[in-house]
Amino acid sequence: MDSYLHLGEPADPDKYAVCKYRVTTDLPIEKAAEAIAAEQSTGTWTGISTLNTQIFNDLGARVIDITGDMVTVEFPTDDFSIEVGAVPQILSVIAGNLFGLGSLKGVRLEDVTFPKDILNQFKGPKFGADGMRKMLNRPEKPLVGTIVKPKIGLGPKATADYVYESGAGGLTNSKDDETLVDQRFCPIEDRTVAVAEAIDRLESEGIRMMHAINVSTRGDKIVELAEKVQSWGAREIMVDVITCGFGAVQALAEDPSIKVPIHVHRTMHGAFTKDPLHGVAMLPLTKLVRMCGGDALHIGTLGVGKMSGSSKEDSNLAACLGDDVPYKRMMPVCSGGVYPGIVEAIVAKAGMNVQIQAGGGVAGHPDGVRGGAKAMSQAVDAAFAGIPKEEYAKDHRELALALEKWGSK
Ligand code: CAP
Ligand code: MG
Repeated sequence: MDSYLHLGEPADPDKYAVCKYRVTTDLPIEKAAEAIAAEQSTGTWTGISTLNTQIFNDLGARVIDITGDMVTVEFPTDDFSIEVGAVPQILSVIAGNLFGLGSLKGVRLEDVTFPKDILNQFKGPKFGADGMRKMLNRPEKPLVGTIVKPKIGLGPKATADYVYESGAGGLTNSKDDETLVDQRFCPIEDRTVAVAEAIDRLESEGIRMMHAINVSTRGDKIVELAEKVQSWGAREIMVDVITCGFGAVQALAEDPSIKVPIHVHRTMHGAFTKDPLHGVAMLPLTKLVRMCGGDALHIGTLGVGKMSGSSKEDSNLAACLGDDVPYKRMMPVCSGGVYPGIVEAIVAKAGMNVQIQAGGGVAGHPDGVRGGAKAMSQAVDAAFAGIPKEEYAKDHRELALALEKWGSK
């Protein structure tokens, strides 16, 4: 039997899924790379009589490059399930047992590129960034939103009032927080109905806005819950992709009865994206969410907000918006510790095709939620017009108050 090493052979993106792994090991790196290729394709810990040359040649993974600690492995398309677009099985191949291999001190999946045969199994977003912009009648400026805060505790009416004030202050989007679904203090039906009334009222005043109701629940109930909230008036839904699973996003996106955009939150991702030497980077997750049909996805604040992050998030931005895959563009969402004073810095890094949202950075404004919404929307208007925020704040009181309270970057 041959080796799994095919160093120097060019990657064939039509026939293989190409993965990049950052590897930390005491072994010679070639041995570690072979261990990954073996474990994730045909391998086991010992030679076996049932592994013949044909299986090895047709289905064995191939290590095609080792540069420093970065190992590139390609997996034949036939290693994956046929025709169903199943992320669980894909993840078991590209991001499965390898994390537990005792011979590796650390291994991190940094990126994956899928062949057309796999990409074509998925449908991508139903609405995407452009569809959401159309619904909001906001063709060019960044979308600007809020997360209703406190995270938990407000009842349906207080939530709806918050949404109304946000829209009246100029925000295009609002959303439930990731831990709010259907608690006693805020039942989902009452919340959805109250928020829908607030949004209808805004619309009657000439303001377009959408609020994402969080439908994150058990797998066998999520589509049913989304259908219900839609019938109660929701114009957008939200799902926590890591806790619910990629299959939940896909089930919602591909169900013909769901006719509203899906905002995708990534709570818990830090458990495996944060360690630079072990786990899974955000980039492969972003690619998978777009494949599964997320319309908007959190990508961090490009190193500017409260969550840890770095310039690597640029690649997540490209994975949301790039035209190298056969899907609609997905709206990147910058969130986490955002306030008006950092909007300019976010726009400078992310450009205009982005949704910028602030929870505390709206609700904590000295003039309350409407004042916070005005300040955020003024900050976006200033960045869109290319006017420095300090200049713009001279005749925009809410922005001035926000800069005074929180400063800027
Ligand atoms: C933001 C947020 C979001 C984070 C998650 C929060 O609130 O609601 O869940 O954006 O991080 O609870 O932190 P604030 P990420 O605006 O008050 O910080 O987007 O990086 O996944
Ligand atoms: Mg949150």
